Parts: sequence; C-alpha cells; structure tokens
Amino acid sequence: PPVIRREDYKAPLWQVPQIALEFDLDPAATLVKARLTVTRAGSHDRPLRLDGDGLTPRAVSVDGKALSAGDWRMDDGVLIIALPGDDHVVETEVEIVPASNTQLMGLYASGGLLCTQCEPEGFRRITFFPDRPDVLSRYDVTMRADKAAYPVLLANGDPIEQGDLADGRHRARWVDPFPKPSYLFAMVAGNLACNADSFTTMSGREVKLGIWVAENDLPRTGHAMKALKDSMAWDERTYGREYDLDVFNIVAVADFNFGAMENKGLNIFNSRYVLADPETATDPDYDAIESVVAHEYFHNWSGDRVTCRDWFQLSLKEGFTVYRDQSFSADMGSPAVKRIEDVRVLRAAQFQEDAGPLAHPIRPESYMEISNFYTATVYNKGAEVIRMMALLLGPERFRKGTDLYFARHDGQAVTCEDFVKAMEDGGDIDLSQFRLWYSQAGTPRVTVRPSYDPESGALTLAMRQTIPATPGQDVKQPMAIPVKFALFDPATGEKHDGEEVLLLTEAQMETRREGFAQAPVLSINRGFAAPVIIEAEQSAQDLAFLAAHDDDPFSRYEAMQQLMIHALLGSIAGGPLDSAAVIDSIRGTIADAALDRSFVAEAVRLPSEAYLGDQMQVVDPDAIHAARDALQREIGVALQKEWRAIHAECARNGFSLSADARAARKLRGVALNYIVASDAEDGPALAFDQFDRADNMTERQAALAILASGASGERAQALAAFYDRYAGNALVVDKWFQTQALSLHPDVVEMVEALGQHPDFTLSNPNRARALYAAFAANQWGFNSKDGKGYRMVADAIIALDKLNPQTAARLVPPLGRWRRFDDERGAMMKAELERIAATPNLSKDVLEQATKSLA
Ligand code: BAL
Ligand code: ZN
Repeated sequence: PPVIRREDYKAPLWQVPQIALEFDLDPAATLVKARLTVTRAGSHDRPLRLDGDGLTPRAVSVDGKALSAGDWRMDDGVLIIALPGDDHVVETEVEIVPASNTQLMGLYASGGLLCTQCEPEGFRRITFFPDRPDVLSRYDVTMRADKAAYPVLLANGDPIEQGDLADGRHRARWVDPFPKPSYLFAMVAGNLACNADSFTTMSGREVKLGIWVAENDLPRTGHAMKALKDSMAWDERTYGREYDLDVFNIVAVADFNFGAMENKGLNIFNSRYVLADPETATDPDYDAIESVVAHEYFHNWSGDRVTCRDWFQLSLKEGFTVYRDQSFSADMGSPAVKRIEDVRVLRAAQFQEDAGPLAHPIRPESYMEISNFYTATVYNKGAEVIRMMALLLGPERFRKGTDLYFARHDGQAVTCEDFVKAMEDGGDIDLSQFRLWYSQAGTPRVTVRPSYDPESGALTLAMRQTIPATPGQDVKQPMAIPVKFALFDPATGEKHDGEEVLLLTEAQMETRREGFAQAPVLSINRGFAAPVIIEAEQSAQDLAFLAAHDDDPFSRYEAMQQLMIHALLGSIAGGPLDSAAVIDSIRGTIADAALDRSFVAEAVRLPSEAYLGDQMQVVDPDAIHAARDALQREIGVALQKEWRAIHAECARNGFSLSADARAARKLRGVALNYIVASDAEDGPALAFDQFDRADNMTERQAALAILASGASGERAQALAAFYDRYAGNALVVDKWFQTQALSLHPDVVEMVEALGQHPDFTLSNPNRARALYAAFAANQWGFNSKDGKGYRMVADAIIALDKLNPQTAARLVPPLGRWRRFDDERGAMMKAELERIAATPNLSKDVLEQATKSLA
C-alpha cells in the first residue's frame, strides 16, 4: 500500500460547495443518490476525482445528462470524470449493503439501527466524494425508510421536513447550514426513544437536546444529559463558544469502533459512554461519560467549525479537544485527582508508544492507514502540548490566543501551524522553538542535579535534556521544556519563595538560587507541567519528606510513587524489600485528615506492573509481579488495623454521586485490596460480602476484581453470581470479560482462552473484543507468560478480527511490538507472532502497517 506524506499535501483541485443526498434505506440494499455541485479550484485542466471504497456506480450524470461508459473511469476505487467547464452538477447512484458492513465504517447496521461512522475515510464507503477534510460542503439530506422498523430518522443540522410515503415508508429531510467536511457527515435510522431537554445559550437561543437510545435504556441517560448541559455552559464560560444549531442530538449505538464521534449536530456514541446507573456503571464510568460527552460537544468548535486541513493535522482538533475536556472534568470534580488520572493514562499509553517502534510526532510525517494514528500521542501528548502553551501564556493570553484562533479560522480547514501562530499573535509570545513539540517524537528525559553549597547557602540546579532516537529521527534538537519547580525547607516543611517555571531551552542549563541555611528539598515538574521523564535521583528521605509536605498534589502523589518504585526495583534487583519508608508514608497519608479521600486513594496505591516494567531496562514480568505482590502483602499486614477501619468507615447507606461518597467508594476498594493482599483469613469472605451487598457497581466490581486475582472459593462464586445477575446487559457482561482478562491469576492465560469460546464472546462487537483481548494484552504478567501462549492467542485474535474489522484489529498489534523490551526468549516469540501476522494473506493495510512497523 502507498505511503501518504505530509510534505506532499496539495490543495483540492475541485471544491463541492453543495451536496444533496437521498437515501432509500434498507439493511440489505440501500440506494444512495448524490448530487454534487462542483467548482474548479484555480486554473487547471485536471479531471474531477471522487473517492470510493467498495462502490460501483450504477449511474453517473453531469448537468442532468447521463454519462456513457467512455465519459468516466474507475481507478482503484476512484471515480474519474473529465469536466469541460468550471461549474457542474455531478450526480451518482450507488447501492450499498449496511448489513454486511462489519468494518463499522460508512453506513452499517448495529442492533436494529442503521448508523454511520465516517471519520476518517468512511464517507467514501457511502457515496463517491472527494473524501478529504479540506473539502467543505453544505449538506441537504433526505432519508426514506420503513416507518415501523425505522420510526426515527436523524441527520446533521436541522430537521426541515418529514412525512409518510406509500408502502409503510416515511421520509425526513435534514439541512445543515454549516459547511463541513465529509468525515462529519452522520445519519441514524431506527427505533429509538429520546431523553429530550433544552439548553438556553448565552445569547438566549433555545437549543433542543436529545439523547436517543433503545426504549429500555432511557432511564440510564440522565448523567449524559447533565454532562451535555454542563459542557455547553462551560464552553461559553471558559472559551466564549456558543452552540450554533437549533438541535443537538446524541445517539447511542452498541457496535462502535471509537468511543464516540463529533458529527455536526448529531454525535454518535459508543453506548458505553452514554448509559449509566448506579447498578451497572462504576464511578470511573460516570467520569468517562462526562468527559466523552464534553469532548464530542467541544469538537463543535475545535473540530467542526474549525477543522483540519489534512489528517496529519489530527492533533489540531484532538490534542486541543482533549485538553479542553480534561480542563472541564477538572473543573467539575477534583483538579488534583484528574491530573493524576490523566498522567497515569499518558504514561501507560503514550510513553510506551513514544518508546517503541510506533513512535511518531503529534503531527506525523507519513502514514499508510490514517486510522492507525488515532493514538495516545496525537490525543494525549497533543493535549499536553496545548497544556504547556496554556502554562507559558497564562490564562488571559491563552484565551486571547484561542479567541483569535476561532475568529481567524472559523469555517476553515487549517493546520497545527495555524493554531500555534494564533497563540503567538493572540498571546504575544515567540513559540519558534516550542514548535519542535509538533515535529519531534520521543519522550524527553530531563536530568536534574541539585547541588548545595553550605558555605554560600546557594543551590545550583544543573539540568540536562536528551530526547531519545525514534523511527526516522535519529538526531534531536533541544526542546523548549517548562520546568516547574519549588524548593522546600526540610526543617519547617515550608516552601521557599513560591514556585517557578523555568524554560529549559538548551541541552544543558544551570540555575542558581541563594539564601538557604540548609539544603532545600526539590519538588520538580510540579503538576506534571511537562510530559517528560524526570531523572532526579532523590533520596528516600527527600521523597518521604515530599510525600508528607509537598503542597502540589501531583508532586506529592509522585513522591509516593517514586518511593514505592525505589523499594520494588531494589527488591527486583535482588536486594531486600525495603518497605519501611513506603509503609510510613502510607500511614502518614491515610492519617492526614486534611487530605481529600479521593487523593488518598490514588496516593496509597502501588504503581501498576506495567509502569514498573517501564522503569526497567529489560522487563521481567515475573519478578515485577512477585515483588509487587510481596510489597502489597507487607503494606496489608503492617497497616491491617488502618485498612479495616477505613473499610468500615467508608461503608455508606444509600447511594450518592457526591464527591464524598465517590471518594469513600474508591478508598474502600483500596483498603479491601490491602486486606485481601495481607492474606488475612477472612479476606475473601469480606470481599465477597462487599460484592454481594453492594448497591452500586463501583463497589461490586472492585470486590470482584480483587477476588478474580485470588484463588479463594469465593472467586468462582462471585464470577458466576455476577454473570447471572447481568446476563443480557452487554456493557456489564463486557466488565465480566474484562475483569477476568485483567486478573492477576496464575491461570489467566487458560481462562482467557476459554472465555474466547464463551457463547457471549464475539469479535464482531468492538467493545467485547477489546474487553477480552485488549484487556488481556494490557495484563503484563498474563500476556507475557513464559510459554508464549498469550502472544499466540492475541495474534490469533488479530488475524481473525482483521477479516471483520481491520481498524479494531490493528489496535491490538502494539503490545506485540514491545518485543525489544523483553528478554530474548520472550522477544523472539513476540517477533515470531508479528511475522506470522505480517505474512497472513489478504491482510488489511491497517494491520499490515502496524505489524511491519513493529518488526522494523
Ligand atoms: N474524532 C474521533 C473521535 C473523537 O476523538 O472524538
Ligand atoms: Zn476527539
């Protein structure tokens, strides 16, 4: 397959200011008629090229005259028509089969619904069109369908007409006044019930809001609706962005590749990011719904009104919109805990990606299949880059920058460079060197060496940055890295002179601060201001001090994590497990009544096995598992009384979504985990009791996960009870699969293998496929079992899934691509599986690209 390069971008030769679409909907055969008003862009004599994927034209006409076979041709799916003038009307007719569309791109059937997904290149599976984001058109869409089977017909924009037709069919027409790229086209037909509400915008316009779901799911839409209204108000307050259409609809579908999709005025959602009630959704599920609803809503400006010129600019809308949704969630809940969660995700997904064969800059230079670039780098590192700009500019100038960006580029398809320029012009700042964050891949390492001179009372901070080589980028230039730090007096626990942000712009820099009676303690990269790896070689004493005194919650959390990592790595390297400092810090943290309980729950948890693996030259999954298990046990035993007290105190009568109640549930789960880890005889019974009595999914699932990792008799009992209770509820059954796939059980490989044969398992639903195989591939201990069975099983799943849904299959490849991080035996087995995948006949370009790059 050809490689597409950013440097080869060429502006479109033809524009399509208007498109009228007519659909005669039927899952077995849908007729699509398209009427494109096309205009030549500039002076050239090139033909019109309309992308198509799997389409055969049944009829083609220009200006009302049917073309005969010689007037058009097909070239690798593209319909090519030579046009004499500068303005024409081109009409095409195709037939598509939604029911057999297993890729879930284009128009497809999900449950009883017909729905669409067009980003990035699904529109070409619906009709012939220049399917690229810099062709913006006004859409006029007419849908016709059987009224009994599809009583609700939705599309982008505003509803204009509807009415009944002969033969039990009916029609609806939707017109979207805002020009948009084809990737934002959407349409849904089905038997849906609506949670209807409204929002009055800041200029006093009333917007009708609808969340459309299956009738019996209606009671589970309240949280999503609240999130939507909160998002609309927040975007007005924070960015001055007002909603622009008269209606805003969200539809939940069960089969969906993404989390959700920001189609103009008609967001289509994976049902897991819409549906919630206490019985079936955990607190993290509630949070995820809030943030995804916000994310898609915020795209209305950062994505829809101002869109991307080409797909290399994906981070323009995704990085910015993730930053926006992260800020929103921080404002809605605890900013400290939100930051900790976001950094955990960044480190788990993006740092690993940046350190492996699939590393790429947030603005990639080339791709074979753009679907492979909806990555943690483009999204999450992209958000970190925006966050750093916001820090460097400060809130007022950052807002001036975003105001200018929206005003300057409204209605346009633009580049990351346009965004940075708006920040420079609006925020009055020079971001020349900062632009390297867009072009250089790899996580920078910042080494900080403090040295204190007792004679002069001065502290010198020597800083050095290195950016590792990544594929295609051997040599890196120094970046502009904001280093946010503070210095603490170890005698008083007080901070000296507030905190500072220093811009590290050279490979090496030194800075000196004076006036310290004794060596201050350094708190570095506060708030995780820069997405870098800090190497600071802090003593256990300094870390314990920061864990007790740092007033930056992220840094306090980080100090605890570092303490735990030091203890664990020391033991993995063959030393004794030095748990005393960790236990003392945890004791101090849980005793500190001034701390938010939700923060406490984060701070006292051990780092994941995968994160520990990232700290090692060669990952040793068995040693990591054993050491972490042992430390968990010691913490459990040493603080048994405390955990029991917390577990009892955090029990609540009656469910509430209040911050206090949520924090109590979270901390209770952590306490239960330590009690069971201590091997207390009654541990499993206590866990089963929590499982059994819980009036909410948070506590029930926490207990289930704890039991699933153990060998007690309660394990099987709880898994069976959970399945029986929720059989038929797809989202909860996903949890049942996922909890087992993630479990730290010695037989997890065999269990996952058996679950792959379970009657409820299917590869054709992306949520279900991910619940089993993506979860398992994230289970470091299980996936990397020494016999290589885990690798083989995931490779088999990739090969099988590729035939149905290449996009989702390709997302399972990166864990195998980490083969260089493991010992030779494991590495060789992983590599062999990648080679087997790459050699599979008729592989999609999605999986081919990921497998071949992973082998390189
Ligand atoms: N644009 C694809 C889904 C999302 O990022 O919102
Ligand atoms: Zn997005």
